[in-house]
Amino acid sequence: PGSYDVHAVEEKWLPVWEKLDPFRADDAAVLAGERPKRYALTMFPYPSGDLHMGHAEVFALHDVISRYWRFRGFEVLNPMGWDSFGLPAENAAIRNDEHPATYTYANIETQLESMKRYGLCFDWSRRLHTSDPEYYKWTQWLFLKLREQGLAYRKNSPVNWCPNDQTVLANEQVLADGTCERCGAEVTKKELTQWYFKTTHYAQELYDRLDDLQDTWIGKVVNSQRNWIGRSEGAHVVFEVEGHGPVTVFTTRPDTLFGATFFVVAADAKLAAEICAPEQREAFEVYLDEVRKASDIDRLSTERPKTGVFLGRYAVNPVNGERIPVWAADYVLADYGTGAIMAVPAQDQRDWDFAKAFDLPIVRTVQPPADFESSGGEAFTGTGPAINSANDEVSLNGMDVPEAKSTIIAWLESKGLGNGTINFRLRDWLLSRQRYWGAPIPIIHCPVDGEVAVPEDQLPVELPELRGADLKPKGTSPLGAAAEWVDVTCPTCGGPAKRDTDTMDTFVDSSWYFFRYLSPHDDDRAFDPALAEAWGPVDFYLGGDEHAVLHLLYSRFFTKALRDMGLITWDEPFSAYLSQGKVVNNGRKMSKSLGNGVSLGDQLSEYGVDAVRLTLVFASPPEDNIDWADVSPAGSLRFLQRAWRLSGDVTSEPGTPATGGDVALRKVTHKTVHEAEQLLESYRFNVVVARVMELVNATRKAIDSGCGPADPAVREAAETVAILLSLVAPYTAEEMWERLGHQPSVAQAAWLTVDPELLVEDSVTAVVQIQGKVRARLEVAPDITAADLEAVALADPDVVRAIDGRDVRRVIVRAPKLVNVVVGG
Ligand code: ANZ
Repeated sequence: PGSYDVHAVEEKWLPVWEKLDPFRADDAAVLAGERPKRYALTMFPYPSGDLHMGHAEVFALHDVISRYWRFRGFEVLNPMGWDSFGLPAENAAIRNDEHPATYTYANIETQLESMKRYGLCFDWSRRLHTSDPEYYKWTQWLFLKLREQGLAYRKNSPVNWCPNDQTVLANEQVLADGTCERCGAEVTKKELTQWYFKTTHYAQELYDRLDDLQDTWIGKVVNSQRNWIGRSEGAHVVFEVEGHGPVTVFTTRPDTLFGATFFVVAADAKLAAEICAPEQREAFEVYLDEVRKASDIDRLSTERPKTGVFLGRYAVNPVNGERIPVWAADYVLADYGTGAIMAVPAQDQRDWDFAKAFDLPIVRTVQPPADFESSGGEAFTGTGPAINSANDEVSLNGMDVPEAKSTIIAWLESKGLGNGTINFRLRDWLLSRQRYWGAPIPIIHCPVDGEVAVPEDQLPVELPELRGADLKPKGTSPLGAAAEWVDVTCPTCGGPAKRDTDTMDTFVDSSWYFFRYLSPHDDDRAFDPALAEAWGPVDFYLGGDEHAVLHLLYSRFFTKALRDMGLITWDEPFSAYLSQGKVVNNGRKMSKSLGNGVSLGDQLSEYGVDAVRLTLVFASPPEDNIDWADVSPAGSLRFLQRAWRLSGDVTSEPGTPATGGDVALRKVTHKTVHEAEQLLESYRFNVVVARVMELVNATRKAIDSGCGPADPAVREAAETVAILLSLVAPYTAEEMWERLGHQPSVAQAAWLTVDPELLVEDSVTAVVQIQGKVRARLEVAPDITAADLEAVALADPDVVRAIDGRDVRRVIVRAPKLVNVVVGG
């Protein structure tokens, strides 16, 4: 009788669940307001290979909250699908010499089987794949809608280019020394015309609304979003460049304007070429060639020796009329701020280094502390009173930094020479990819009409099959090879035209998938606005740290754009966000090279689904890493067997009321549920497991040496164990539920209503101190009043003896735990 066969129960319950389908979300109930809703979302996987330990962890955690909400009477939407376009699938397909579609869809089936076996409560009727024409038709539609709103546009811009691999590289693929991650060739910049989404349109709102997410999003993610958007307060200041005209700079330190002794333009900005005087042209061109080879990381480094070239022109400092030389350099970036800076060497280290390298003047405008100069002479980036900062109309001298800033901004504004402004680091989102496995960009290029949107009734623009074609990256899209697909007639003039051959970044697909889950098979629209109103926004989102910046930001951008199109009324997609820790082994990330990988499949066949799930949930708080070397799936399995044995020992009939049962055990049961509710709301799932373990122990004790197996409190406790355990170990719980005489599924059982009277503790220990020394411990009612506690304490014989007739000067009472008596004499 001692144990059950973990694999047999998996075989037994899977078909039953499939038939009962208890987790299908009911749109009608939510639309009619019959039940409150909860939308639980977890990141959908890339279909590269089978599920691994990381998936096992995140899905196990996510299942806890989804199942819990259902028990608490919410209509829960908990969908799953596949992020099936994109590089992971494409690269794997190239490696295995297969078409990406073959590879992708085979993996999806494998992963689906694994997810089902893993006992997850997804609503499979909403399954979607972003690489299905049924899905990407709407990705393309959204692209066109964004373009109509002016939020998608094409521009020419420099991209990282590997001349050897003939391909564009992402910033992350360029090594710190400016070489290609794959082949070691020196990476250069190349001008390409590419598609962008105008994420910067929402920079301010994306930044500001983070304040509202502060309490419900895991803190580190809010911070990374803030840093990525990168808000800087400062000013735009206009400098007249002689022989050229006015040029605006962005500065965060307008208070240092009197110390601007030279002017620098990003060498690779158009502006530099425009400003350059004829006699410096040749030197400039030579320098520009060098600059194109450097990565942005290098360019901004303070370590790197400064390089640059004089452009043969002077700018006029608007506060003091000084003529300052204009240089081109690579430490100023073309696409940040205005691509031009006023250089203040005394207060900025990079400007200082540049001034030293080219022997340019340095004027301090912030007074450093007395001992500063002696420490070697460098930029003083600290704060202090302004010095050397006055003209006939305005003086900043003596002011601290904030006051000096606001004073000079006011003066600049009054003169029309500048204004206070906010600058964001956020760049527009480059979404063009010269790769095959993605959603084609639904644009036609016509020699007469230019860029023409593919008419809505011709969507989707289906990806040509290109079987047998070479899909390796070549710098231009492989779609260009599909001549029959590329050559079309212009929808506007009917003349010959060509399709855009780029595909969309896979992040576009995943920026709106949580909308498509609402009506995944709707042929008439991307999603049903009424359902978006009813189900949205997502109440809980769980996913990996690696998506904490871009994916979340892009989803937020799409949501705001959809709001502005009038398709939804809410504007933040994810009300709560949590990122789970990683599963590591022996303190290290699991990897092939370290040989420390743990196979999920092996663990499942050795210990069964429930033990693996329980181990992952019990190991740590969700956001912490789990070291597989420190956990014991065998121990988890032993616990599950122990819990399961309870269900066989209960002898009372199902439906026996628990009232009148053993009060001590009932108190443990009700307290466990009460605590579990609070713990679940705050995602302390590991502690919930610990509480269930305690309840199992208490129940076992009651059966063996307490009230005995026939007591109705034992049934109540065992049923509660089954229900709580079903959040983590659904097979064991289902098995228990059946043995307790119930029909499946335990997922449909009623959550225990906590009886507040059973939460009241019988007594607590109050400590009585006299002159700070403990003199007595009293058992008192937990709700005893201060006056009663004082009376009881002063009447206690030990206390009376210790006071020994002295005067009671003061009695401090902290009911129900402490009485402090101060005596005199
Ligand atoms: C003068 C100054 C004096 C500056 C000083 C700083 C300190 P954040 O905070 O990151 O926004 N800057 C502006 N545009 C730039 C560009 N395209 N490439 C490189 N640097 C650029 O940085 C804004 C500051 O970085 C600006 O303020 C500017 O230098 C520089 F004591 O102006 B500052």
